[in-house]
Amino acid sequence: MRKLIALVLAVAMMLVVAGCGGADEKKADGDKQIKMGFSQIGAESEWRTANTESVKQAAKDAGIDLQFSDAQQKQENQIKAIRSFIAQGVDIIAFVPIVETGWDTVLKEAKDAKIPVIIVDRDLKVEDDSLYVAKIGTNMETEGQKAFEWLNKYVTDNNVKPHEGDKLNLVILEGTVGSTAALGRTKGFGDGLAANADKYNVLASQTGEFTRQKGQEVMESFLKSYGNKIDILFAHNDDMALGAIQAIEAAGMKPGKDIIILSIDGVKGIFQAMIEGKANCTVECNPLQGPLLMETAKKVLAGEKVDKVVYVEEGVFPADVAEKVMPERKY
Ligand code: GZL
Repeated sequence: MRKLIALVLAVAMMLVVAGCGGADEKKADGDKQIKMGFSQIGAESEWRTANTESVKQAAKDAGIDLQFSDAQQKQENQIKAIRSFIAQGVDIIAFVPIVETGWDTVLKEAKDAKIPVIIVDRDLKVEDDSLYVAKIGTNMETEGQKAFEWLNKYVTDNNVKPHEGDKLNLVILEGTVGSTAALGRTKGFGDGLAANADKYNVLASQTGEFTRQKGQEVMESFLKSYGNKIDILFAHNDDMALGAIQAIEAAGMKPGKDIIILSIDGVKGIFQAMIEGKANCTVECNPLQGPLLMETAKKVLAGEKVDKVVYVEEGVFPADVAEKVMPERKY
């Protein structure tokens, strides 16, 4: 008898579980719940963490069933995740392309499966831009331009003189090799440098992989090679700048004073460093893209027309506003 009861219970359990996972899960209002596959690149920076939290919270608020995958910084893991979303028959796919190229084949598979794709945050290059329905993110080249414009005005207004020689010497910490964040920022900042070659000299430019740890290591090597010759650090993100600040202090120099510290993202950590006088400016790169992503996904699935490219709003925050603005910062 006991065996019979156990068997009946087991069968009942299987039926309940089977009912929960069905792709045609109904919402309270009777609509079919949207299932979104999202491939995130990893958790390399404070910015990335904020971006992930924004997507997850926005999915919850929108009643969207989010299948989230963390690629641990590997493109092949993103491609695997997108294939698994296709196999699951999700309604829509969204992902942050860790690098610019190598997406055509898997996006063709999504198109053949009639699953729309939204690109988030970073950009990509594909032969046929009908492989994605929309791009939501930030204009990385503009961020680089804004960074250079702030620097050029700052050194002029403050009559900043080089420690050595007749040009201001920079070192640059670049983002992930091949990412459009690194490519765009290099282009935007580099155009400003090229137009002012009489004023600036780049001593070294190397990837710090967008992480604090690597940023510290590479800055240590820059300091060993150039020491007091360095007047300016431009870092493609705040996390690398925060790592570099640790290296500069360990070398007995004053970040924000002996070396001008300029970076991009606008995370809380750099605001704190600016309040402590250890950094000079951050150019905002807004990670809070979740609500716009979910709104766009719903429009796409409802057959509504959406803009092909949407950039989120961003500002520039020099140290002298850091204390006032810090309480309003959302990431
Ligand atoms: C930019 C984003 C970059 C951030 C980094 O949109 O892709 O990646 O600047 C993050 O902090 O790692």
